[in-house]
Amino acid sequence: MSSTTKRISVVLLGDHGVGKSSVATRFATNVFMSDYSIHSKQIQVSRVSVDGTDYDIGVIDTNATMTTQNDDLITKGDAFIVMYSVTNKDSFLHLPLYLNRIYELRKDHSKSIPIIIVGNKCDEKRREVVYESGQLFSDSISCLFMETSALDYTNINHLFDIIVREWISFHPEENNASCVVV
Ligand SMILES: Nc1nc2c(ncn2[C@@H]2O[C@H](COP(=O)(O)OP(=O)(O)OP(=O)(O)O)[C@@H](O)[C@H]2O)c(=O)[nH]1
Ligand SMILES: [Mg+2]
Repeated sequence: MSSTTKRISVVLLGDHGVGKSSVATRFATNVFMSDYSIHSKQIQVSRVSVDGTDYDIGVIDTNATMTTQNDDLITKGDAFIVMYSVTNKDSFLHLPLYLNRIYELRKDHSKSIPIIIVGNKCDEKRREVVYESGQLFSDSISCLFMETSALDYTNINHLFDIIVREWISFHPEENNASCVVV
């Protein structure tokens, strides 16, 4: 199967401290990074199976600051997770900065690139952003939405499963499955 395994690059974007590295590491290694100073690898690859087909998911971590390196990653990404923390309203309000950069750099393809809005740290009792705000915002820009917790593992595998399914729905010619409904 390895020669035919498809590779999907998923780029993680979002403000400083929202949990991008923690979600990437949790998905790839099942470890939670409780120490903020630990640096995860920039690219972590995990194999997932969706409806009998294997996919190598390259999870690409970025810095919060918009750099030319991030622009390069945005240009090459197959799918995007744009993340905020439910404990930090500013990180939610900054989502358009990241989304607009994707739309700018991927003008030709922005309608066929999976983008999912993720509210991380949903384990926290002390919230600044309620679930409904995340859902409403995502609906308004026709993006998928999910809350996750890298700490207690909520929706981590589900998140990447949804991304692969969304990617398949945009690339039916590259998938063996006849029909995939999310
Ligand atoms: N409670 C809780 N804390 C989390 C969660 N995810 C990450 N954290 C904590 O939030 C802090 C920041 O997490 P990181 O994964 O380093 O955030 P980041 O988005 O990669 O930050 P930068 O690399 O600085 O942009 C760390 O102290 C993590 O332990 C979560 O789901 N729940
Ligand atoms: Mg990080």
